[in-house]
Amino acid sequence: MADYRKMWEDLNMDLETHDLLCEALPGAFGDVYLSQENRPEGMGYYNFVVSEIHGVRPAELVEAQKKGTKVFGTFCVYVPDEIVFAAGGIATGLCGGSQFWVPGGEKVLPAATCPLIKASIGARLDRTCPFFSLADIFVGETTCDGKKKAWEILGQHAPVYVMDLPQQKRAKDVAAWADEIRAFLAKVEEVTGKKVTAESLAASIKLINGKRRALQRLYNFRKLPNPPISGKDCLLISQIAFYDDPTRFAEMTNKLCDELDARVKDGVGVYAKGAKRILFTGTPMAIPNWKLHHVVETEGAAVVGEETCTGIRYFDNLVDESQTTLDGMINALAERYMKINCACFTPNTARIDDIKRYAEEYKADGVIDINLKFCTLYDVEGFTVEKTLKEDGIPVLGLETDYNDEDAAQLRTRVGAFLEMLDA
Ligand code: BJ8
Repeated sequence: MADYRKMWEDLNMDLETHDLLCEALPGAFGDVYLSQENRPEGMGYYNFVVSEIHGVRPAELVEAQKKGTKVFGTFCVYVPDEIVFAAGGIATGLCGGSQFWVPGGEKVLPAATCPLIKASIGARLDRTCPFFSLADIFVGETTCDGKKKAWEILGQHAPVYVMDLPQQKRAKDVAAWADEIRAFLAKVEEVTGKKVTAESLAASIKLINGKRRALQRLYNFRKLPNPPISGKDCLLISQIAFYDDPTRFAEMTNKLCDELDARVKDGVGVYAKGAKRILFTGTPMAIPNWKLHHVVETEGAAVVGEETCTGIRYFDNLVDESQTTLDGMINALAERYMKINCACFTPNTARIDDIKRYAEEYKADGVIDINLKFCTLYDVEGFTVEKTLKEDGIPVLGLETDYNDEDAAQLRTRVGAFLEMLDA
């Protein structure tokens, strides 16, 4: 990695502790990613982004801030990035996926809190992540109780804005979410000092849809009988989508997809013939949480999709681009974002319909329902998810884990047994 110490110092980061994280990441990335055979050349871009994860993009953001641009750190896929970009700001996803940050979160949160929340708070309070240190404002949402209360703690250290997400999907809830987006727009204008216009919002809707289209194109390769790219690589690309520049990300992902087109033509795949195809469903896998994909793929199976917020939920629906007024666009945003099926909604039967549809589209042999420890929402919903899939004859395995590696051997045994069962 190039030398970013001066930038980290200026961001008031804890350099000594941060060095420990920087030392650990290349080894972990090498073991999980660089050990794969026959990767597409286009993965070089994403390898580079990870190798410079705390350097190159934060440096771009700091440069933009010097010119007056505001950076909005967001925690959930319901926060409409389009509004931020339309006001000349930059949105960057912030969910923490590393065990390294969990103890920092536990200093202020109960240990029985999901690791995603603990890591996110720990990254900020321990001053060991440049993204968390540089954000001008954090945008949270009212999805789960743990997050709602965590925003109050984060708010004692940095500016926080919380979007109130309805928890049902009636017409009045979609209208309430549109109102919430209007309030967010006013806040974003206040922070950036710039007005959102119909023109700027139309442009940013196209920008973010462009990122979604690139991801849709990428994921379509995973539906093929002989996928030309691994599930691990696709997970990495999805994770990077949260914080990379959206124009560059779409360009690089489309370029990779051109290479994948050629691979398909040449019959190049990355899995052994007959590899069992697994669809994940459940809680998000924020970077650098690659644990379960690594277990499944090193057990000889293929991860062909994720019904998660770091997978298909992130890009599945586009925002209607035909609206011409600001109001019409805000309603279109509300409709698109309310189609995401997080377990915080009740009822949330559309999520189960999605899982079944994806299992068919991605030709999954089995589904793994993954729950981050202490996520009550997904844990409780898992009962109905698993029961419904079984009734439909779709094999399903429920797994609960967190960010540390202590259960890796146990997970491997359970995944191995599931794959054997699929083989039988
Ligand atoms: S839309 S899944 S990104 S809330 S895993 S923090 S729910 S206790 S992350 Fe999520 Fe938005 Fe929903 Fe997606 Fe709480 Fe559960 Fe932790 Fe979660």
